[in-house]
Amino acid sequence: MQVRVFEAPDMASGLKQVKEALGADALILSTRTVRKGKLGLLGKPVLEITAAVDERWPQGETTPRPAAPPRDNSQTTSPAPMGTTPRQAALSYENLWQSPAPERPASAPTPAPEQEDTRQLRSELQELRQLIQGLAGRLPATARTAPAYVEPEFIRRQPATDPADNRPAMQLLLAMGVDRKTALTINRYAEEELAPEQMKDPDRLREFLTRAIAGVLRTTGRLPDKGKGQQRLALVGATGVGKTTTIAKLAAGSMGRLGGNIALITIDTYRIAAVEQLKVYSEIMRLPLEVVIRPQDLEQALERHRERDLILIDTAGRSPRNEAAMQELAAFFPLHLGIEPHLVLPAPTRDNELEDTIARFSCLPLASFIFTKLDECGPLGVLLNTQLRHGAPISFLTNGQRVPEDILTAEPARLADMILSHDGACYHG
Ligand SMILES: Nc1nc2c(ncn2[C@@H]2O[C@H](COP(=O)(O)OP(=O)(O)O)[C@@H](O)[C@H]2O)c(=O)[nH]1
Ligand SMILES: [Mg+2]
Repeated sequence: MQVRVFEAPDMASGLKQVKEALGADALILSTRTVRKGKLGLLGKPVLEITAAVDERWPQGETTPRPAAPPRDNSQTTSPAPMGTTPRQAALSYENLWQSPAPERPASAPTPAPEQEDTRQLRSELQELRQLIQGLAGRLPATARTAPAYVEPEFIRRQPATDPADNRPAMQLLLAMGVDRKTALTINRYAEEELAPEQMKDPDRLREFLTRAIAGVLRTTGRLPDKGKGQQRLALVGATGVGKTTTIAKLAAGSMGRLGGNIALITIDTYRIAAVEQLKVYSEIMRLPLEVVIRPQDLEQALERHRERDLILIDTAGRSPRNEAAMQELAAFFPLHLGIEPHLVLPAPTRDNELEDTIARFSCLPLASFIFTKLDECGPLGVLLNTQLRHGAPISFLTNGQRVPEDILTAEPARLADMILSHDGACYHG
């Protein structure tokens, strides 16, 4: 393993140096601000990044290591003055936000993957700009308490065996993606409770089904109130499902209520880009971010933030098919640490894939399901199906890429209404 220390005036140019020198698979071991110069405490603040790379780590297709040797200004012993080269200047946050593309020297064409990196960084920064705009006018969110769950009588009954599929309730439920067994049960309940003419009245039927579905859904979108004891949430799930974005939304949504008394921890150290993404969010919200590599270091990191009301823990995307990776992940959540793992599931996922993912992540003590990408999903019966099959409550729903706006706290009546209205996107904003 190669470990090196980089110095930079800010996180963006520091991470750029790390990427250029060690490649995009480099791991950030620590970051800290030190003061340089003869003035001691009054010296110029400099960001010091310790990063490592190991040739044995698997290489991502989109993040090849650079063929060129490291640049001079990334040497451990004598870092060059920072922010002075045209290349560094072109890669400042401001320039990335404003200019269409950073200039590249004609004599040293950059390979395509690096352009892709820059494009990705720019698109992330676009999202961050929206985050800042969103934060400006954000009001404190209201904590919601989940009502005690009492399983309704009709769920305990045997489903009907031979109802006609052309019954109005059946048709509506199946069209909304509610699975057949559940639809049969709800249909039977509706036929028992409603008069035939009420069954034919679409508004009456819909209102009845909304109440029936709301009655069986369990939700728990509760985040802590200030000074009421610390809550530790970890978001787990496959790669790209929206864990990091949802952490940013949850943190931003709790900022007002908790007075910023939040800390972020990431154990997603597989890729530099993953740490970088959360680091940028943490900088914008001025929240501390801890990068934890080994399970045994997590307790100390939590201890350092024991006064915070909310700890949000981001994790690496794990393929649920990789047993070893799942065991590694589980090692971060010994029960005595009191961390609640919440499984992030994209709503537009095929039923069998969803079931497979849930089965494999069930080696963790899952506290809830968080459904993401509702804006890309058609019928939302999947929410009810998953809930009834697995029992874990639903806590949050996300319906877009905008941070912090596109997140909803799960509530039974709202969820039932969404399921029967067919379209997650209509709940935008
Ligand atoms: N359409 C849509 N995209 C989302 C949503 N949540 C996250 N994303 C996008 O999904 C991609 C992966 O998100 P990320 O948080 O990095 O996923 P992670 O790998 O699980 O941490 C990003 O482009 C996000 O903007 C959502 O609710 N709707
Ligand atoms: Mg992530």
